[in-house]
Amino acid sequence: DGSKLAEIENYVRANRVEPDEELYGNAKGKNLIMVSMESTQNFVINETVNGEEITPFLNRFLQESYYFDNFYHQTGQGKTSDSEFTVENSLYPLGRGAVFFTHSHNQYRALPEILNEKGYFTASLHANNGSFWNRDLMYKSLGYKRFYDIDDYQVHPENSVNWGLKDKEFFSQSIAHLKEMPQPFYAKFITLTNHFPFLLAEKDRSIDEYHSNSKTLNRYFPTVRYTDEAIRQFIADLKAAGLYENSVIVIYGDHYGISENHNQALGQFLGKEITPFETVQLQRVPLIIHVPGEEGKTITKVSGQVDLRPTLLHLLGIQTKDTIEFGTDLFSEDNLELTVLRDGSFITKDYIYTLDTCYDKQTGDLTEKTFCEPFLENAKQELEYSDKIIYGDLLRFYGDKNKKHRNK
Ligand code: GP9
Ligand code: MN
Repeated sequence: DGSKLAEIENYVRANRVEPDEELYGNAKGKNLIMVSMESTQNFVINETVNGEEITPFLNRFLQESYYFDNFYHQTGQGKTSDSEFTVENSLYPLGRGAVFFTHSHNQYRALPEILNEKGYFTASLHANNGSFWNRDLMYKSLGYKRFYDIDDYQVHPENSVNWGLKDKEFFSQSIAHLKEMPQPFYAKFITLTNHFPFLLAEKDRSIDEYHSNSKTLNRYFPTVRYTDEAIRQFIADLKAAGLYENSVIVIYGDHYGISENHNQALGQFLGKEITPFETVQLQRVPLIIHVPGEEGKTITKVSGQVDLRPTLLHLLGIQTKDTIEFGTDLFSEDNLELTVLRDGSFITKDYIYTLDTCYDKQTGDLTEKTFCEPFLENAKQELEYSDKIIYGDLLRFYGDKNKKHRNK
């Protein structure tokens, strides 16, 4: 009920940090283009396979962008849909099931809805069936004005692989949709080719497979490269369409692609044993934020998908004081640097806690549990409060601002 919400509100308010003054509003009125990269983990960035760069485009692009190299996905069983949920609501996904399915009728205060009110056109683009992950219903609750799904694309066997339309086709067909959107817009693109089991025809491969006892890991690299090239072409098309200079471009990985079943092969690739500490480190996904007119910078601050919404809203000059959020602005000096994963593991500036064990973040060495203990309660609290909001549909009690949406 309402009183539970008051407690959560106090907690959120106590943890709020002031936005960075320099950056606040720097991208005011600009379009927001988001690219969710399927199964792309951070370990492929600035890395080679068989002597070839895996992501040559992203490696260049991040040098002219803000690049967060300590950014963790926070998804659970809802995979891509969980990442969408967390990024756009600054809430955690659920510990069991997919919130897109179980709570699509809740009252939310999601990024699309907030941007609609600021005069943005909002759309998600993904060349899959609209009902996959219950997106068609959930997107209504999140406030999307338009969902370009499979029916908005020409999809046939020749331009498809594995789960559907190949990323290069997806982006090139999407440009037409983008051009017809009123500006400013928020457009989210969800890629697909780099999806398990990472299938790709020989002619579409620019680099060779890796060699190990895991065929899955071996195939992963050519499909990651394929998506890298698709994004390169997309950025070039944005420039040609005159959309590059007035858009903030955000590129992030949705969740891991290589599961723990492939630890031996992945350990061979990385040249180290995959301990529980490394398993947590492997949950890092790339986050690249390109702001027109600003120079590149690598930020090693510990961060997670839950932080994206306040970060982007502040860049766009939209304050978040009247929203419930568990993330903090990544550009803020006072950022907390506590990132909680959905399984209860957490990462701080100096420590990683997982499977009831505390590790030194820098060395990976086991360390005394007392170092992690000060954060334990906080980490648990975050997940519990977020769960309460979802299970109790508590945002319907939140503030007068939301009331008008309840009757939509
Ligand atoms: C499906 C795509 C992939 O539409 O988002 O889903 P995943 O299996 O990664 O959750
Ligand atoms: Mn996914």
